[in-house]
Amino acid sequence: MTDRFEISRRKALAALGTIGVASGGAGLGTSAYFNDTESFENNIVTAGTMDLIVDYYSYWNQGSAGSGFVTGAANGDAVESELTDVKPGDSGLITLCPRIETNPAYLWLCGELTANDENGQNEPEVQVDDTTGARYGELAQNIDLTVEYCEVADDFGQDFGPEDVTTVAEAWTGTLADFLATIRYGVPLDGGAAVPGFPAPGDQQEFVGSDNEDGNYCLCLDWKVPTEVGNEIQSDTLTFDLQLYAQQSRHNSGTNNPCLPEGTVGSGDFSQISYDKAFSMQALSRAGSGRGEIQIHGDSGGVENTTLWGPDPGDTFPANTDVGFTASVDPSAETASLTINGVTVTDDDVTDGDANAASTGEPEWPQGVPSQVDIALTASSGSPDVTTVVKDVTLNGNAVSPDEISSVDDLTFLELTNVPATSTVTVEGTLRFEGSTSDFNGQSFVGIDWR
Ligand SMILES: [Ca+2]
Ligand SMILES: [Ca+2]
Ligand SMILES: [Ca+2]
Repeated sequence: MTDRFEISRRKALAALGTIGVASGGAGLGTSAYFNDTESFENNIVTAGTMDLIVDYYSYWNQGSAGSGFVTGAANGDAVESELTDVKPGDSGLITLCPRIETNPAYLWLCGELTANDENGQNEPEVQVDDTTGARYGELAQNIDLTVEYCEVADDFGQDFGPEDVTTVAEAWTGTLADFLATIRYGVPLDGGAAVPGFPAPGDQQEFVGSDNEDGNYCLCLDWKVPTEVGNEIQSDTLTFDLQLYAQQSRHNSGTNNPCLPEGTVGSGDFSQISYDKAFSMQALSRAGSGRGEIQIHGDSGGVENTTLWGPDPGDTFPANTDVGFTASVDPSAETASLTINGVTVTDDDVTDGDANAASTGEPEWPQGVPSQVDIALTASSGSPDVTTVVKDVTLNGNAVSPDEISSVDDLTFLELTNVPATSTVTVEGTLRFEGSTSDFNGQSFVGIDWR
Protein backbone atom coordinates (compact mmCIF):
# COMPACT_ATOMS: atom_id res chain seq x y z
CA MET A 1 0.00 0.00 0.00
CA THR A 2 2.85 2.40 0.68
CA ASP A 3 3.66 2.27 -2.98
CA ARG A 4 0.26 3.39 -4.07
CA PHE A 5 0.87 7.09 -4.60
CA GLU A 6 4.59 7.12 -5.14
CA ILE A 7 4.03 7.72 -8.75
CA SER A 8 6.65 10.31 -9.51
CA ARG A 9 9.05 7.58 -10.50
CA ARG A 10 6.40 5.17 -11.68
CA LYS A 11 4.57 7.02 -14.27
CA ALA A 12 1.18 6.12 -15.60
CA LEU A 13 0.66 6.83 -19.24
CA ALA A 14 -2.58 7.26 -21.03
CA ALA A 15 -3.18 8.38 -24.54
CA LEU A 16 -6.62 9.84 -24.35
CA GLY A 17 -8.26 9.44 -27.60
CA THR A 18 -8.48 10.30 -31.20
CA ILE A 19 -11.52 12.32 -31.98
CA GLY A 20 -12.54 11.77 -35.53
CA VAL A 21 -15.20 13.68 -37.32
CA ALA A 22 -16.98 12.31 -40.30
CA SER A 23 -19.43 14.54 -42.02
CA GLY A 24 -21.85 12.33 -43.85
CA GLY A 25 -22.51 15.16 -46.25
CA ALA A 26 -24.37 13.17 -48.80
CA GLY A 27 -26.73 11.58 -46.30
CA LEU A 28 -28.67 8.54 -47.22
CA GLY A 29 -31.37 9.94 -49.44
CA THR A 30 -28.98 12.13 -51.34
CA SER A 31 -26.42 9.42 -51.95
CA ALA A 32 -29.13 7.24 -53.44
CA TYR A 33 -29.91 10.06 -55.84
CA PHE A 34 -26.25 10.46 -56.70
CA ASN A 35 -26.07 6.81 -57.59
CA ASP A 36 -29.12 6.89 -59.78
CA THR A 37 -28.33 6.94 -63.48
CA GLU A 38 -31.86 6.72 -64.82
CA SER A 39 -32.06 9.21 -67.66
CA PHE A 40 -34.54 12.00 -67.32
CA GLU A 41 -32.35 14.33 -69.25
CA ASN A 42 -31.88 18.00 -68.70
CA ASN A 43 -33.52 18.01 -65.30
CA ILE A 44 -31.20 20.03 -63.17
CA VAL A 45 -30.95 19.18 -59.49
CA THR A 46 -28.51 20.92 -57.26
CA ALA A 47 -27.65 19.10 -54.09
CA GLY A 48 -27.88 20.98 -50.83
CA THR A 49 -24.95 20.99 -48.49
CA MET A 50 -24.35 19.69 -45.04
CA ASP A 51 -21.06 19.94 -43.24
CA LEU A 52 -20.40 18.88 -39.70
CA ILE A 53 -17.89 20.81 -37.66
CA VAL A 54 -17.21 19.85 -34.08
CA ASP A 55 -15.75 22.40 -31.71
CA TYR A 56 -13.87 20.62 -28.96
CA TYR A 57 -12.72 21.71 -25.55
CA SER A 58 -10.67 19.39 -23.39
CA TYR A 59 -9.61 20.19 -19.84
CA TRP A 60 -7.57 18.06 -17.46
CA ASN A 61 -6.59 18.40 -13.84
CA GLN A 62 -3.63 16.44 -12.51
CA GLY A 63 -3.46 18.05 -9.08
CA SER A 64 0.00 19.19 -8.11
CA ALA A 65 1.24 18.24 -11.58
CA GLY A 66 -0.96 20.98 -12.96
CA SER A 67 -3.92 21.38 -15.22
CA GLY A 68 -4.34 22.28 -18.84
CA PHE A 69 -6.73 22.59 -21.70
CA VAL A 70 -6.87 22.47 -25.47
CA THR A 71 -9.56 23.74 -27.78
CA GLY A 72 -10.12 23.66 -31.49
CA ALA A 73 -12.44 22.66 -34.27
CA ALA A 74 -12.51 19.30 -35.99
CA ASN A 75 -13.47 19.67 -39.62
CA GLY A 76 -12.28 16.84 -41.85
CA ASP A 77 -9.04 15.73 -40.27
CA ALA A 78 -8.99 13.58 -37.18
CA VAL A 79 -7.96 15.34 -34.01
CA GLU A 80 -5.52 13.47 -31.84
CA SER A 81 -4.79 14.13 -28.24
CA GLU A 82 -2.60 12.46 -25.71
CA LEU A 83 -2.54 12.71 -21.96
CA THR A 84 0.35 11.15 -20.12
CA ASP A 85 1.23 10.41 -16.52
CA VAL A 86 -2.36 9.86 -15.43
CA LYS A 87 -2.71 8.99 -11.75
CA PRO A 88 -5.47 8.21 -9.27
CA GLY A 89 -7.37 11.41 -8.53
CA ASP A 90 -6.81 12.93 -11.97
CA SER A 91 -9.87 14.15 -13.81
CA GLY A 92 -10.90 16.01 -16.91
CA LEU A 93 -13.63 17.09 -19.23
CA ILE A 94 -13.91 16.54 -22.96
CA THR A 95 -16.61 18.67 -24.57
CA LEU A 96 -17.77 18.14 -28.14
CA CYS A 97 -20.00 20.84 -29.64
CA PRO A 98 -21.46 20.02 -33.05
CA ARG A 99 -22.19 22.70 -35.59
CA ILE A 100 -24.03 21.66 -38.71
CA GLU A 101 -23.65 24.02 -41.61
CA THR A 102 -27.03 24.73 -43.20
CA ASN A 103 -29.35 21.70 -42.97
CA PRO A 104 -30.45 19.92 -39.78
CA ALA A 105 -29.12 16.42 -39.19
CA TYR A 106 -29.26 13.37 -37.01
CA LEU A 107 -26.08 12.85 -35.09
CA TRP A 108 -24.65 9.46 -34.21
CA LEU A 109 -21.80 8.79 -31.86
CA CYS A 110 -19.54 5.80 -32.27
CA GLY A 111 -16.25 4.86 -30.77
CA GLU A 112 -13.73 2.15 -30.32
CA LEU A 113 -11.30 1.14 -27.65
CA THR A 114 -8.31 0.42 -29.88
CA ALA A 115 -5.81 -0.43 -27.16
CA ASN A 116 -5.97 -1.20 -23.45
CA ASP A 117 -2.51 -2.52 -22.81
CA GLU A 118 -0.33 -3.43 -19.87
CA ASN A 119 2.79 -1.59 -21.08
CA GLY A 120 5.12 -3.43 -18.76
CA GLN A 121 4.86 -3.90 -15.01
CA ASN A 122 6.98 -2.63 -12.16
CA GLU A 123 7.31 -4.31 -8.79
CA PRO A 124 4.23 -2.80 -7.05
CA GLU A 125 2.03 -3.50 -10.08
CA VAL A 126 3.11 -7.14 -10.25
CA GLN A 127 1.82 -7.61 -6.70
CA VAL A 128 -1.76 -6.65 -7.62
CA ASP A 129 -2.07 -7.47 -11.33
CA ASP A 130 -1.41 -10.93 -12.72
CA THR A 131 -2.44 -10.24 -16.31
CA THR A 132 0.08 -8.82 -18.75
CA GLY A 133 0.45 -7.75 -22.34
CA ALA A 134 -1.76 -6.29 -25.03
CA ARG A 135 -5.46 -6.06 -24.11
CA TYR A 136 -4.77 -6.98 -20.49
CA GLY A 137 -4.37 -3.44 -19.13
CA GLU A 138 -6.69 -2.13 -16.41
CA LEU A 139 -6.94 1.56 -17.27
CA ALA A 140 -10.14 1.65 -19.36
CA GLN A 141 -12.04 -0.25 -16.67
CA ASN A 142 -10.82 2.20 -14.01
CA ILE A 143 -11.71 5.56 -15.51
CA ASP A 144 -15.16 6.67 -14.37
CA LEU A 145 -17.14 8.58 -16.95
CA THR A 146 -20.29 10.66 -16.91
CA VAL A 147 -21.71 11.69 -20.27
CA GLU A 148 -23.89 14.78 -20.28
CA TYR A 149 -25.60 17.09 -22.70
CA CYS A 150 -24.16 20.46 -21.81
CA GLU A 151 -23.59 24.05 -22.85
CA VAL A 152 -20.34 25.97 -23.05
CA ALA A 153 -20.31 29.63 -22.10
CA ASP A 154 -19.97 31.86 -25.15
CA ASP A 155 -17.18 33.85 -23.58
CA PHE A 156 -15.08 31.43 -21.61
CA GLY A 157 -12.11 33.78 -21.84
CA GLN A 158 -8.50 32.71 -21.99
CA ASP A 159 -8.85 29.45 -20.09
CA PHE A 160 -11.29 26.63 -20.56
CA GLY A 161 -12.36 24.72 -17.48
CA PRO A 162 -15.35 23.05 -15.83
CA GLU A 163 -16.65 26.47 -14.69
CA ASP A 164 -17.37 27.31 -18.31
CA VAL A 165 -19.75 24.39 -18.77
CA THR A 166 -23.38 24.05 -17.69
CA THR A 167 -24.94 20.62 -17.51
CA VAL A 168 -28.28 20.30 -19.30
CA ALA A 169 -28.96 16.63 -18.61
CA GLU A 170 -27.01 13.50 -17.71
CA ALA A 171 -27.12 10.85 -20.42
CA TRP A 172 -24.90 7.98 -19.29
CA THR A 173 -22.58 6.96 -16.49
CA GLY A 174 -20.15 4.08 -16.03
CA THR A 175 -16.57 3.23 -16.87
CA LEU A 176 -14.77 4.34 -20.00
CA ALA A 177 -14.50 0.69 -21.07
CA ASP A 178 -18.26 0.19 -20.76
CA PHE A 179 -18.97 3.48 -22.52
CA LEU A 180 -16.83 2.51 -25.50
CA ALA A 181 -18.51 -0.91 -25.59
CA THR A 182 -21.92 0.83 -25.53
CA ILE A 183 -21.10 3.10 -28.48
CA ARG A 184 -18.95 0.62 -30.43
CA TYR A 185 -21.70 0.06 -32.99
CA GLY A 186 -23.33 3.46 -32.74
CA VAL A 187 -25.83 5.32 -30.60
CA PRO A 188 -27.98 8.23 -31.75
CA LEU A 189 -27.61 11.49 -29.85
CA ASP A 190 -30.68 13.46 -28.96
CA GLY A 191 -30.86 17.03 -30.21
CA GLY A 192 -33.39 17.72 -27.47
CA ALA A 193 -31.18 16.26 -24.72
CA ALA A 194 -33.88 13.87 -23.55
CA VAL A 195 -32.56 11.47 -20.94
CA PRO A 196 -31.63 9.06 -19.51
CA GLY A 197 -29.55 6.87 -21.74
CA PHE A 198 -29.26 7.14 -25.46
CA PRO A 199 -32.50 7.13 -27.47
CA ALA A 200 -33.62 4.15 -29.51
CA PRO A 201 -32.86 4.73 -33.20
CA GLY A 202 -35.72 6.74 -34.65
CA ASP A 203 -36.71 8.27 -31.31
CA GLN A 204 -34.04 10.96 -31.37
CA GLN A 205 -34.57 14.61 -32.20
CA GLU A 206 -32.47 16.14 -34.94
CA PHE A 207 -29.71 18.67 -34.33
CA VAL A 208 -30.49 21.98 -35.94
CA GLY A 209 -28.51 23.44 -38.78
CA SER A 210 -26.76 26.79 -38.82
CA ASP A 211 -29.89 28.37 -40.33
CA ASN A 212 -31.47 27.99 -36.90
CA GLU A 213 -30.12 30.44 -34.38
CA ASP A 214 -31.06 28.24 -31.40
CA GLY A 215 -27.90 26.15 -31.83
CA ASN A 216 -27.24 22.71 -30.41
CA TYR A 217 -26.27 21.22 -27.09
CA CYS A 218 -22.77 19.92 -26.62
CA LEU A 219 -21.76 16.50 -25.34
CA CYS A 220 -19.60 16.52 -22.20
CA LEU A 221 -17.48 13.55 -21.19
CA ASP A 222 -16.58 14.10 -17.57
CA TRP A 223 -13.83 11.64 -16.54
CA LYS A 224 -12.05 10.82 -13.34
CA VAL A 225 -9.63 8.18 -12.11
CA PRO A 226 -10.92 7.37 -8.62
CA THR A 227 -8.42 7.70 -5.80
CA GLU A 228 -9.32 4.16 -4.75
CA VAL A 229 -7.67 2.81 -7.91
CA GLY A 230 -4.34 1.33 -7.06
CA ASN A 231 -1.18 0.07 -8.64
CA GLU A 232 -2.94 -2.15 -11.17
CA ILE A 233 -3.09 0.80 -13.61
CA GLN A 234 0.54 1.86 -13.32
CA SER A 235 1.93 2.58 -16.79
CA ASP A 236 -1.11 1.00 -18.47
CA THR A 237 -1.92 2.60 -21.81
CA LEU A 238 -5.17 3.01 -23.63
CA THR A 239 -6.22 4.59 -26.87
CA PHE A 240 -9.69 5.13 -28.19
CA ASP A 241 -11.46 6.76 -31.09
CA LEU A 242 -14.65 8.77 -31.05
CA GLN A 243 -16.59 9.69 -34.14
CA LEU A 244 -19.61 11.88 -34.69
CA TYR A 245 -21.61 11.25 -37.82
CA ALA A 246 -24.16 13.62 -39.24
CA GLN A 247 -26.87 12.43 -41.59
CA GLN A 248 -29.36 14.74 -43.22
CA SER A 249 -32.61 14.32 -41.32
CA ARG A 250 -34.87 15.07 -44.26
CA HIS A 251 -36.26 11.85 -45.81
CA ASN A 252 -34.57 9.92 -43.02
CA SER A 253 -36.36 8.04 -40.27
CA GLY A 254 -33.36 8.35 -37.98
CA THR A 255 -32.90 4.59 -37.85
CA ASN A 256 -30.04 4.44 -40.36
CA ASN A 257 -27.06 3.55 -38.23
CA PRO A 258 -23.79 4.67 -39.84
CA CYS A 259 -21.65 2.83 -37.26
CA LEU A 260 -22.56 -0.83 -37.84
CA PRO A 261 -19.79 -3.42 -37.50
CA GLU A 262 -17.62 -3.72 -40.57
CA GLY A 263 -15.78 -6.88 -41.44
CA THR A 264 -12.82 -7.41 -43.73
CA VAL A 265 -13.09 -10.17 -46.32
CA GLY A 266 -10.17 -12.19 -47.64
CA SER A 267 -9.79 -15.44 -49.55
CA GLY A 268 -7.33 -18.13 -50.49
CA ASP A 269 -5.82 -18.59 -47.05
CA PHE A 270 -6.91 -18.54 -43.46
CA SER A 271 -7.21 -15.23 -41.67
CA GLN A 272 -4.29 -14.25 -39.46
CA ILE A 273 -6.82 -14.39 -36.64
CA SER A 274 -7.27 -18.08 -37.43
CA TYR A 275 -3.52 -18.71 -37.22
CA ASP A 276 -3.23 -16.76 -33.96
CA LYS A 277 -6.46 -18.07 -32.49
CA ALA A 278 -7.10 -18.83 -28.85
CA PHE A 279 -9.54 -21.51 -29.93
CA SER A 280 -11.82 -22.39 -32.82
CA MET A 281 -15.37 -23.49 -33.41
CA GLN A 282 -16.35 -25.56 -36.42
CA ALA A 283 -19.41 -26.88 -38.20
CA LEU A 284 -18.28 -29.70 -40.49
CA SER A 285 -20.54 -30.82 -43.32
CA ARG A 286 -19.31 -34.40 -42.84
CA ALA A 287 -16.55 -35.26 -40.43
CA GLY A 288 -14.46 -38.40 -39.85
CA SER A 289 -17.40 -40.10 -38.24
CA GLY A 290 -19.29 -39.73 -41.53
CA ARG A 291 -21.77 -37.41 -39.84
CA GLY A 292 -22.21 -33.67 -39.74
CA GLU A 293 -20.50 -32.30 -36.63
CA ILE A 294 -20.16 -29.22 -34.53
CA GLN A 295 -17.23 -28.76 -32.23
CA ILE A 296 -15.17 -26.33 -30.21
CA HIS A 297 -11.48 -27.04 -30.86
CA GLY A 298 -10.27 -29.16 -33.74
CA ASP A 299 -9.49 -32.39 -31.90
CA SER A 300 -12.04 -35.20 -31.95
CA GLY A 301 -13.28 -36.34 -28.60
CA GLY A 302 -13.26 -32.87 -27.09
CA VAL A 303 -16.23 -30.57 -27.05
CA GLU A 304 -18.27 -31.88 -29.93
CA ASN A 305 -21.57 -33.30 -31.06
CA THR A 306 -21.64 -35.87 -33.87
CA THR A 307 -25.36 -36.61 -33.73
CA LEU A 308 -26.51 -33.17 -34.70
CA TRP A 309 -28.54 -34.50 -37.61
CA GLY A 310 -29.05 -38.09 -36.48
CA PRO A 311 -27.17 -41.10 -35.08
CA ASP A 312 -26.02 -42.68 -38.32
CA PRO A 313 -23.05 -42.14 -40.62
CA GLY A 314 -24.49 -40.26 -43.57
CA ASP A 315 -26.47 -37.91 -41.34
CA THR A 316 -24.63 -34.94 -42.79
CA PHE A 317 -25.67 -31.33 -42.79
CA PRO A 318 -28.76 -31.03 -45.01
CA ALA A 319 -27.84 -29.90 -48.53
CA ASN A 320 -28.91 -26.52 -49.93
CA THR A 321 -30.53 -25.53 -46.64
CA ASP A 322 -29.99 -22.43 -44.51
CA VAL A 323 -29.08 -23.47 -40.99
CA GLY A 324 -28.88 -20.90 -38.24
CA PHE A 325 -25.93 -20.76 -35.87
CA THR A 326 -25.17 -18.90 -32.66
CA ALA A 327 -21.61 -18.63 -31.37
CA SER A 328 -20.84 -16.81 -28.16
CA VAL A 329 -18.24 -16.13 -25.52
CA ASP A 330 -19.22 -15.18 -21.98
CA PRO A 331 -16.26 -13.31 -20.42
CA SER A 332 -17.49 -13.46 -16.84
CA ALA A 333 -18.30 -17.19 -16.88
CA GLU A 334 -15.23 -17.74 -19.12
CA THR A 335 -17.18 -20.13 -21.34
CA ALA A 336 -17.73 -20.45 -25.08
CA SER A 337 -20.61 -22.13 -26.87
CA LEU A 338 -21.86 -22.96 -30.34
CA THR A 339 -25.50 -23.76 -31.09
CA ILE A 340 -26.83 -25.27 -34.32
CA ASN A 341 -30.12 -27.10 -34.91
CA GLY A 342 -31.03 -26.80 -31.24
CA VAL A 343 -27.82 -28.53 -30.15
CA THR A 344 -25.30 -26.62 -28.04
CA VAL A 345 -21.69 -27.51 -27.35
CA THR A 346 -19.92 -25.57 -24.60
CA ASP A 347 -16.30 -25.26 -23.53
CA ASP A 348 -16.73 -24.96 -19.77
CA ASP A 349 -13.51 -23.01 -19.30
CA VAL A 350 -11.78 -21.00 -22.02
CA THR A 351 -8.71 -20.41 -19.83
CA ASP A 352 -7.58 -23.98 -19.15
CA GLY A 353 -6.11 -24.84 -22.55
CA ASP A 354 -8.18 -27.95 -23.07
CA ALA A 355 -11.63 -28.99 -24.20
CA ASN A 356 -13.51 -30.05 -21.06
CA ALA A 357 -10.57 -32.18 -19.94
CA ALA A 358 -9.69 -33.45 -23.44
CA SER A 359 -6.42 -32.22 -24.94
CA THR A 360 -6.77 -29.74 -27.79
CA GLY A 361 -3.42 -28.13 -28.46
CA GLU A 362 -5.09 -24.73 -28.54
CA PRO A 363 -3.90 -22.05 -26.13
CA GLU A 364 -7.29 -20.53 -25.23
CA TRP A 365 -7.04 -17.42 -23.04
CA PRO A 366 -4.94 -18.44 -20.01
CA GLN A 367 -5.25 -14.90 -18.54
CA GLY A 368 -9.02 -14.79 -19.01
CA VAL A 369 -11.02 -13.17 -21.80
CA PRO A 370 -9.25 -9.95 -22.89
CA SER A 371 -10.94 -6.54 -23.02
CA GLN A 372 -11.36 -6.86 -26.80
CA VAL A 373 -11.47 -9.94 -29.00
CA ASP A 374 -11.07 -10.64 -32.73
CA ILE A 375 -13.27 -13.08 -34.61
CA ALA A 376 -12.73 -14.75 -37.99
CA LEU A 377 -15.57 -16.51 -39.78
CA THR A 378 -14.37 -18.91 -42.46
CA ALA A 379 -16.37 -20.51 -45.27
CA SER A 380 -14.34 -23.47 -46.49
CA SER A 381 -15.11 -25.75 -49.41
CA GLY A 382 -13.00 -28.83 -50.07
CA SER A 383 -14.59 -29.67 -53.40
CA PRO A 384 -15.36 -27.91 -56.70
CA ASP A 385 -18.85 -29.37 -56.30
CA VAL A 386 -19.59 -27.82 -52.92
CA THR A 387 -20.33 -24.17 -52.19
CA THR A 388 -20.07 -23.14 -48.56
CA VAL A 389 -22.05 -20.02 -47.70
CA VAL A 390 -22.21 -17.95 -44.51
CA LYS A 391 -24.73 -15.12 -44.55
CA ASP A 392 -26.95 -12.83 -42.49
CA VAL A 393 -24.07 -12.35 -40.07
CA THR A 394 -24.79 -10.27 -36.98
CA LEU A 395 -22.56 -9.27 -34.09
CA ASN A 396 -24.40 -8.70 -30.82
CA GLY A 397 -27.55 -8.26 -32.90
CA ASN A 398 -26.02 -5.67 -35.24
CA ALA A 399 -25.91 -6.51 -38.94
CA VAL A 400 -22.32 -6.88 -40.10
CA SER A 401 -21.20 -5.29 -43.34
CA PRO A 402 -20.70 -7.27 -45.53
CA ASP A 403 -22.92 -9.94 -44.03
CA GLU A 404 -22.17 -12.76 -46.47
CA ILE A 405 -19.20 -14.79 -47.68
CA SER A 406 -19.01 -17.95 -49.77
CA SER A 407 -16.41 -20.26 -51.17
CA VAL A 408 -16.04 -23.03 -53.78
CA ASP A 409 -13.02 -25.35 -53.50
CA ASP A 410 -11.30 -22.59 -51.50
CA LEU A 411 -11.39 -20.55 -48.30
CA THR A 412 -13.04 -17.19 -47.71
CA PHE A 413 -12.90 -15.41 -44.37
CA LEU A 414 -14.60 -12.46 -42.72
CA GLU A 415 -12.61 -10.74 -39.96
CA LEU A 416 -14.19 -8.75 -37.15
CA THR A 417 -11.68 -6.95 -34.94
CA ASN A 418 -11.61 -4.99 -31.68
CA VAL A 419 -14.94 -6.37 -30.53
CA PRO A 420 -15.57 -5.24 -26.93
CA ALA A 421 -15.61 -8.24 -24.61
CA THR A 422 -16.66 -6.67 -21.32
CA SER A 423 -19.95 -8.57 -21.68
CA THR A 424 -21.08 -11.56 -23.75
CA VAL A 425 -20.07 -11.48 -27.42
CA THR A 426 -22.49 -13.22 -29.77
CA VAL A 427 -22.08 -13.91 -33.48
CA GLU A 428 -25.10 -15.23 -35.34
CA GLY A 429 -25.87 -16.06 -38.92
CA THR A 430 -26.85 -18.87 -41.24
CA LEU A 431 -24.64 -21.39 -42.97
CA ARG A 432 -25.39 -23.46 -46.00
CA PHE A 433 -23.63 -26.23 -47.87
CA GLU A 434 -24.70 -26.33 -51.52
CA GLY A 435 -24.17 -29.42 -53.62
CA SER A 436 -24.66 -33.13 -53.11
CA THR A 437 -24.21 -34.62 -49.63
CA SER A 438 -22.03 -37.31 -51.22
CA ASP A 439 -19.48 -34.56 -51.90
CA PHE A 440 -19.57 -33.22 -48.34
CA ASN A 441 -16.41 -33.76 -46.33
CA GLY A 442 -14.36 -32.45 -43.45
CA GLN A 443 -12.82 -29.79 -45.68
CA SER A 444 -16.22 -28.27 -46.32
CA PHE A 445 -16.93 -26.49 -43.08
CA VAL A 446 -17.65 -23.19 -41.40
CA GLY A 447 -15.09 -22.05 -38.87
CA ILE A 448 -15.42 -19.41 -36.17
CA ASP A 449 -12.00 -18.57 -34.72
CA TRP A 450 -11.54 -16.42 -31.62
CA ARG A 451 -8.44 -14.46 -30.66
CA1 LIG B 1 -3.25 -6.47 -16.28
CA1 LIG C 1 -2.02 -3.10 -15.16
CA1 LIG D 1 -11.27 -25.10 -22.31
